[in-house]
Amino acid sequence: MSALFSPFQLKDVTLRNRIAVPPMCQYSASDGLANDWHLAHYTGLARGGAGLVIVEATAVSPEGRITPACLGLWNDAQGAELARIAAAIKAAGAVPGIQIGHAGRKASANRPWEGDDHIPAGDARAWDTLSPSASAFGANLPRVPKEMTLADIARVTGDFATAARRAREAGFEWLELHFAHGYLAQSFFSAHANQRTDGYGGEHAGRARFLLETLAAVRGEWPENLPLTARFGVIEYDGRDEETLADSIQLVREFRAGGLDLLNVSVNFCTPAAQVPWGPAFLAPIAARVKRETDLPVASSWGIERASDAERVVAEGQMDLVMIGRALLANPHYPYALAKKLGMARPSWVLPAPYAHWLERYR
Ligand code: FMN
Repeated sequence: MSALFSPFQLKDVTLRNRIAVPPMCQYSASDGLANDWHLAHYTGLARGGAGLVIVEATAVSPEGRITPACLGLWNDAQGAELARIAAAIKAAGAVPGIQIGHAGRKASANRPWEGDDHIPAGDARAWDTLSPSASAFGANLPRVPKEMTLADIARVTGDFATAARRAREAGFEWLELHFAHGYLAQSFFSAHANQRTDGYGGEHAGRARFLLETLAAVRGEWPENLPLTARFGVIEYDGRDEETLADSIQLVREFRAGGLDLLNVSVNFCTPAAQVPWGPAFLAPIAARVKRETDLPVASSWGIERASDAERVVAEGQMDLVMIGRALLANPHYPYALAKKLGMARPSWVLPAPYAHWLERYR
């Protein structure tokens, strides 16, 4: 029996296997609204056999979008389009999830294939960005953000809670808070971005405060019986790795006490100077450590593509779910390839019957 293809239960939700599609921005929306591209894309991924499909980073407010073409969930019209996607994912047998977030100082950028840099200030498409402190990311993202006032912080925390309510109303059953990748929440926790001297900066408790308050606000809106998760960078690869990891693991314990059900372990990406050791499954030992030291279920991604790696990280208990991104962009039916490679009985049946039957019958 394959560990990767065993079911996974969290709260009242059961995934048919341990393969999850991580959030992957499509940069294809207008005014934050999903369209036929998103519907076809997510339906295809869900038909491919993954247990969980998480819709891409969806902004809780207009200025929280990475690019003008990112999804949003700050109005009901956006919720209505996303409801079609949640229903389509569910109809294909996967659990519909969504990631909500705020891009902070990395917002107001061009699409990756159109420069991946900040839109120039004078351009009509640009907007003012927000961050804990008035310090830029640098490199391709040099725009200096506005230091958030206490009123800004309270407003954005409330925006997360409202977006969570809309996500539930749209039919999503798995919520992921985007606390990673150098966006707003990760910036609050990182000394690379947060130089505040008030109650939202400084020592651990101050840097953790925005994230814990946001989690609490969302917990109040998101049903207790459904998984509430977060993606959070626990390591920066900036030479302070042990310190950052220990500080992050402490915060993950606090997330757990605050009602978080699973952590999607990732990288901070708060400084362009980071030296990330890219390689197959390089983050798996870090995810395993977070799981061991917090007792929280974990998921992770980054270069987990080979069937042997995907099976091993689950079988060895390094992570509960395996997030597979780019391999699924290349081939949305990749779970079928994994099932064949792992010697599953009747592997084609990870796909829907109109595909599975014929693949099995005429082998
Ligand atoms: N990570 C997020 O947390 N939110 C996103 O919206 C997001 N968008 C992405 C868009 C693309 C096109 C890609 C390739 C990655 C994106 N990521 C995002 C990171 C992926 O979720 C994933 O962690 C990454 O691709 C590594 O996994 P892989 O090696 O299996 O591709």
